[in-house]
Amino acid sequence: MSEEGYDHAAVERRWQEAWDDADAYRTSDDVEDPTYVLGMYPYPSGKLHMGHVRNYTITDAYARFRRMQGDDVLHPMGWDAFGLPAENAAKERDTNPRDWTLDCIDTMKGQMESMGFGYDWDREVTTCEPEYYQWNQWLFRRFHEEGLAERRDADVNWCPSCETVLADEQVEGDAELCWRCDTPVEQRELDQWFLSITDYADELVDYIDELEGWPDSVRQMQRNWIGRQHGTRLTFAVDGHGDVEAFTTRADTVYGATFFALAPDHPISEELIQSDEAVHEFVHEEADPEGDEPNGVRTDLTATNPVTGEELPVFVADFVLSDVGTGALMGVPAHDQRDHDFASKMGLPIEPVVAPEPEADDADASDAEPEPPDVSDAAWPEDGVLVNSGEYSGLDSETARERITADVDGAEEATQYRLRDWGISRQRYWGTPIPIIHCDDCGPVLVPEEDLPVELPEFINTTGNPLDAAEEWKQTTCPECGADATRETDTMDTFVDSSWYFLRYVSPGRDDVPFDLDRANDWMPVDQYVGGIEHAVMHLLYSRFVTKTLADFEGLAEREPFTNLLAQGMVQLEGQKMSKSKGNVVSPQRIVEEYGADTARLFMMQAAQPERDFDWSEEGVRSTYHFLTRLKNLVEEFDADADTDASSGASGDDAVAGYVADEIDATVAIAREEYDDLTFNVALREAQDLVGTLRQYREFTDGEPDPDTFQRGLEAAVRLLAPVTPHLAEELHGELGNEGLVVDADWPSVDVDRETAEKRRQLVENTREDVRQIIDVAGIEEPERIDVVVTPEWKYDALELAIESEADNLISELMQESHIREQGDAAAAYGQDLQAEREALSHTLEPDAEYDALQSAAWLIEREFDAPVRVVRADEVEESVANKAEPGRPAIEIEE
Ligand code: ANZ
Ligand code: ZN
Repeated sequence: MSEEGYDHAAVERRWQEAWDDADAYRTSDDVEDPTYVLGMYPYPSGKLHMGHVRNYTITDAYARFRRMQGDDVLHPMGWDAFGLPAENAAKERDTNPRDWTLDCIDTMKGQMESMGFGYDWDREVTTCEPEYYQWNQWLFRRFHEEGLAERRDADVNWCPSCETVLADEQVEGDAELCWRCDTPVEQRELDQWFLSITDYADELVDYIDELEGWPDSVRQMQRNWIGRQHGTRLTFAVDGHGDVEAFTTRADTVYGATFFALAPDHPISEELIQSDEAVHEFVHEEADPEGDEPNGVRTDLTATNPVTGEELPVFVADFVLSDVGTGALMGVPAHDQRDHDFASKMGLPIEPVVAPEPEADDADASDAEPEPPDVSDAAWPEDGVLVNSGEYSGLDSETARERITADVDGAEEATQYRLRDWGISRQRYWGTPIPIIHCDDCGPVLVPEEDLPVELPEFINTTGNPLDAAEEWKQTTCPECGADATRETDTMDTFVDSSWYFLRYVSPGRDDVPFDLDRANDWMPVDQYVGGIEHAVMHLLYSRFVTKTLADFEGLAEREPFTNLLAQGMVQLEGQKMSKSKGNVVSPQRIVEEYGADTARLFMMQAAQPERDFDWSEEGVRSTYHFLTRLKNLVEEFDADADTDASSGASGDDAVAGYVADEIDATVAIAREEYDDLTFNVALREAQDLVGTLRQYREFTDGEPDPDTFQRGLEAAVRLLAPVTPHLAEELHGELGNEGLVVDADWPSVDVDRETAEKRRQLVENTREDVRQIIDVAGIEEPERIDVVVTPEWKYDALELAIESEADNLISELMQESHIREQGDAAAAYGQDLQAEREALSHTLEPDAEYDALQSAAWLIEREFDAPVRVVRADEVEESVANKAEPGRPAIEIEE
């Protein structure tokens, strides 16, 4: 039992084996509705990093806590095993992605076991195995059958270095760099498969309001990504080209339109390219939709403003995007900054038509003409009052939009989204083959369900897509006409794999269906999902989308996959994100070797609230380790004492034992709520404070605390720590004489609620502080005796009445109570105090409960001031003294 530490390696090995032997984390298929706790499955990159460790400690601690509350728990783990890095790693190391990935999984699984994470490994899911990815193919077929998978010619982001298409979210920053290799991304046209997520755009936004268990930030990110905007489609007549529609969110600004603009690939632009040299040159040479400045070229055409009848010059401009709205817009430079930039460059007029609301405190505000904003340097983009807008002048923007949309011929309400369909084609090997066969006669044909899975061929090390080079694999016959045909060589975006893996855990062994529908309906949704904020948009959105389609087409009962979501913060070193490239990575493995998994877990969970970033500190790790060592010693010493003088009756100081008992209750009650809210740091501080209290208690009683109280305190501390330090908790659980495993044990029971417990604590704290103050202010050197006088009953009753009362005149209300009225001046004075602080009043303990709480804490005051302390009831002292006491604030009399 050295102060240095304990043999954590032996302890941890012992209990990991015991859990294994007991099959401790298996979730039986028969349980009705387990609490489903899930961490985002990792990409098997080779080693666990601290971010993983934090993520999975959070889920593990929560899963263990829920079990201790008596829940059945489902806590599975798996591998997001497809993806580009494996392919690159395989090339570098002259192996193949499969072997490399399986090796990584092996290592990481071992590390997870060494961390003591309690997973049901029977449910392990590995997405690169045909047993899993055949269901991605099945899913694709279902999408196709339902008309939700489409093949389209599309401009795609192309990384020339990775030789692959990238999704928008894989292109980073203004410089548009590949997320994997930082190479500038180019545009290419390719035939691509798209899943029609936009069909679900409305539901995906609308349901966000109901995701109350999600962080607001993530909900807002989802909304922004979908980017729904309500507006108007206005029709402009363009000479020689008929009616052209333009989408606007600001129909109220239509009088301020001074130009009309078309996207470079708008059908009219494409016609003009043939006939107009300047347009041809602009589109092919100059147009840069990603550029900082808007560019454009004037055409010979004009467009008629449908409201004013004015003829507007028509431009082809690169800031008009072909896939936003209708690919055409009315330019209102006074009220839109991009239009302002463009108009300034082209020398077009800038005419304000919306003005700020006149100040209400102007003398004759109602008649005041709104003053048009100064738009010479910048647009004024706010809503306001219309000016220079004919019959609409004087209306507020909102009303004007409604009127114009209703009045104008061809105008229509319209909704526009930022969300685009989900392009899932990747020109890469290490992913799920898209189950399509290309036939010269039949076109693209689905691979029949009975021919699934389409398995990946052996890896070929080439620069392009290895599937293109897999000649034998590629050649097949058309399922429809039997002619020679070739396989689709694109594979799926790995976000397809992760869009439904949480359903596979429910019935991982099923080879006839992707998931057991009945069980999924019982077990879903995931109750608590935990993962990194980097997945706040795409992964969550795709998972929500796929869940909704499965509800529509397969009878899944839930339309949302994740009830509660926690986005954990980062583990940093000296304020910087830990990363290989910065060379500031702390290896979890080293920490486990030096201090043990329990220390690593406890340090992380107590360092900060899970959502917050925090700094790794070796100092903090060491002190956590010493805490665990001290706890272990405390239990062992107690154990040894119990063995030597089994029934020596101890010192039997009831008051002190009572105080410790109160502290145990308070700690358990508070920690339960904090664990429930996943504020582990607060729960753990409580547990650590309790251990501190127990140590003090032992010291104060010269090593002879009341054995029952002390045993209960140690048991509580061990169980409160068990979700976070499961190995040591098992060890101590046994040493305290318990049978069975702590993972199966119950949360300690208490019969006090948190509120009462906290009031009790607060009372004791405030009283101690008051004594300190008085001794200080009065300059008392050696107090002879300290009296703590509990509030008289009538004051407590008056306070309760004051809190409940809605009467304006509180004092007269109080005086209606005879036992209060009897107090005369004292009652009037207290009534006035209550009246003055009415807003801030709060309930206190009843006088009897106050008496008990102070009685059991008296020893603390005695010890601090080295004087005897008497806790007395109000009716035991003179009235003048008693009346100084108030509920929650006892009177204090000190004798020198
Ligand atoms: C006139 C107008 C006046 C607009 C005004 C805005 C402010 P935001 O800007 O994000 O709210 N728009 C329409 N189609 C477009 C396209 N294909 N490419 C680029 N921009 C397009 O998005 C809505 C606005 O984007 C629309 O409302 C339109 O400009 C522009 F004071 O119309 B607005
Ligand atoms: Zn065919």
